[in-house]
Amino acid sequence: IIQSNVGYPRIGKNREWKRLLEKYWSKKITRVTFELEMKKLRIEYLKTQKALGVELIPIGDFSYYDHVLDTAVMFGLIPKRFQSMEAASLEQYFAIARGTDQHVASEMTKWFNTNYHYLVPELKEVTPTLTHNRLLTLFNEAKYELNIVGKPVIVGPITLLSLSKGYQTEDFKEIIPQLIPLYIKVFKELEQAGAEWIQVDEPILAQNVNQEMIELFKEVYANFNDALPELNLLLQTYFGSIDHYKEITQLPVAGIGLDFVHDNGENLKQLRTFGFPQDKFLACGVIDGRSIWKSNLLDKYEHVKELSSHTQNLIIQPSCSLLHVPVTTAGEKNLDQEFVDALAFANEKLEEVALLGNVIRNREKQEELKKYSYSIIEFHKNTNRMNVEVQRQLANVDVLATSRTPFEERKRSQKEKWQLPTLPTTTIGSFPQTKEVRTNRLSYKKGSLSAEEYERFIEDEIKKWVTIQEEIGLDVFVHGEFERTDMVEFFGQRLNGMEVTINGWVQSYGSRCVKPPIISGDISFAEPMTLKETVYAKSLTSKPMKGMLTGPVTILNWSFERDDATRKEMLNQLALAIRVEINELETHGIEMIQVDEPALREGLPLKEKEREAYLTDAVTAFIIATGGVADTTQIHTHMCYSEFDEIIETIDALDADVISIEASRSHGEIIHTFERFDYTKDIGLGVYDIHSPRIPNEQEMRQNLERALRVLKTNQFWVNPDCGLKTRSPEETIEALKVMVETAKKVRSTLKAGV
Ligand code: THG
Ligand code: ZN
Repeated sequence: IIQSNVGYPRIGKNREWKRLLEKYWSKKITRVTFELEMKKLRIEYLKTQKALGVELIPIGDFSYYDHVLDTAVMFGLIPKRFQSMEAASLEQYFAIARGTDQHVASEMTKWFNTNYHYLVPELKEVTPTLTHNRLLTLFNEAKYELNIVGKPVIVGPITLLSLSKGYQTEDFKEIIPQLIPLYIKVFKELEQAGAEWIQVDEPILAQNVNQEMIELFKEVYANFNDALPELNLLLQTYFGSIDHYKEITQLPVAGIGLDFVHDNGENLKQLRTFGFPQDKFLACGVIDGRSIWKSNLLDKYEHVKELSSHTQNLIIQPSCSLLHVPVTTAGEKNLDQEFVDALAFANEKLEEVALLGNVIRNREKQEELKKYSYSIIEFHKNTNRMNVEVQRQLANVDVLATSRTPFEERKRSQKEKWQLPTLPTTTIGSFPQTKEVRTNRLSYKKGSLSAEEYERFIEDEIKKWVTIQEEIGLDVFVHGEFERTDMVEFFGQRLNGMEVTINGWVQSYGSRCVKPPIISGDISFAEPMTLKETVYAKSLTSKPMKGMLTGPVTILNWSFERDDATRKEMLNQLALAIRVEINELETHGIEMIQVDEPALREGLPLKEKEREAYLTDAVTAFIIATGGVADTTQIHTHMCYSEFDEIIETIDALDADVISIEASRSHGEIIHTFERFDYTKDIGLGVYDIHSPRIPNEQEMRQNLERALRVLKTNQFWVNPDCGLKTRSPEETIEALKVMVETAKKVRSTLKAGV
């Protein structure tokens, strides 16, 4: 038995890594300092893992930005626009990741079903070359500095190509022969340097892969084996079960890594049916690499025992890289001890691997497993986490999941009530979070600003922006969300059954991190969450004021889930709590309410057969949350993703009166969806891109607007930016919104003239 790790978090216990990057980018430290300090972190992480008992320590999982970009750059897959820069230099690397004044960055997108984002390699007009053997450098570093024979980790060729753009699956055959010799060269150099194991990550195998792809796997891995018969390649999969179990486990590699946690039990089932080749190692991902809960190691022990009856060659490890969990629970001083005792972040997960391994090898008594698991077993039994009333409501939730009055009828009532002009103008919800807003929040958190002073400041900010909205002439106002940072964290702090950590950060993309709340028990409404600010804002104007909430699907997708409740239960509990908040708002005169679901599309399961249930549950939860309002109350929603074609039926089924969609960057494609699908409810397709500081002119906005009006009716269309404005400056925001409102007015008057 070998104790192993699949990957370690980069960000550091106190986000040291993030700070270093940002200091380097803002030129506060030199490149030499940057590289030296980064090396210190890298070494520290290796030492930590060694001290925790990891025997196969991953090398090269550490990155300055993203491991997919590292791999792409190593193999010279550099977008044409950056090819004139020095190959594989830091400048070029960060230019691809972040863009320059002249050139846009590579696109980023979600890493499978995690909340981590990778940079999409671009294969158009590139010739693969080995720019530098990055893994060799890092392998030697560990070997010479720490006497560690590490396990280099690399994104496998088929996953790398599958995640790239500019190539279709059919074209793989062309680029594969160019790429494979480069992989072989990297492997060979590592072997010569003393590497015993190399982990080749092919998580693409956890998606639905066709037979053609499997044939490609056979060909590629046979190539590797022919060139390097002595080297131990570990073909690592994670995030799901593998579909072609027999063929995959027969590939000519020394080890197969399987996820035994996030596989719906499928991998174990297949192993029971088909067995496991005796000549290979099975790297069993039994410790959940994505949850933040301690394992019940008694269960894990039984699991590994069963696996060991199929093969003696076992590697014990987390189910995937620990990139997706925070570093350690050690700093969590604000939470109840019983709760903290039930948590395991990256370091604690590695302790679990070691303990399990030691017991199996009889180095420690089985008794230790029981001792260790005591706190999580007790936590599961703790009835303080349960809410009988919520469970009762959940049992009868179907009565709440019923539709509102048909839209056409609601629309008539709403038209009469709201008296909005054609093409009404509004914004998505947030206004600039200026330095002042952030400094005040920090002072409040640290105690140098009193609660009253902070509230006064927030009120002043709201007042300022209500006046600005009056001056610009918008039709529907928002309060600006100055009291919130991360919206999911905001609701997590205010709902029963959710906890917020001090230091539970995980990398989202580049240096950007999020601190997902932890769902700790039954979720319920505690007290109004958004009422005070919204009602205050409304008191300042006669214009409609939209309330701003986050929907159940997004809160769930951006939180750490419970391990003792189903997704559906958690979703519906969130929905019930939001339903109460909506009711509070409505009772207090807030009768336009936006319930955002930006994460709905991105949470789609990897496997086709799980998608329908996911979408059905999402729709049900949204309707439970929003379905209890009067006909005249207008429910809005917002989504931040442009690939809507495949979920347009779901969007329609949400039955929101108005939806705004981030669309300015891909108008063409979205319009296509509405040519095909007869969407009849109100809709705003963002008329300008808020992600760029450039202020678009009237003509561009008008073009976007008129293009949309070719497929959507005038009386269903809203005019708005494509997303929230919290990252823009006040000047940019005001200027752009003025242009937007002017454009709407002009188009309105030409429409009138045309009638
Ligand atoms: N909230 C949560 N998860 C998310 C998003 C979110 N996942 C997907 C998407 N949005 C990711 N986008 C971002 C955008 C900005 C930042 C992080 C993720 C960001 N983070 C600050 C940083 O790292 O500097 C956090 C600083 C702080 O709050 O102290 O800017 O919106 N849960
Ligand atoms: Zn958005």
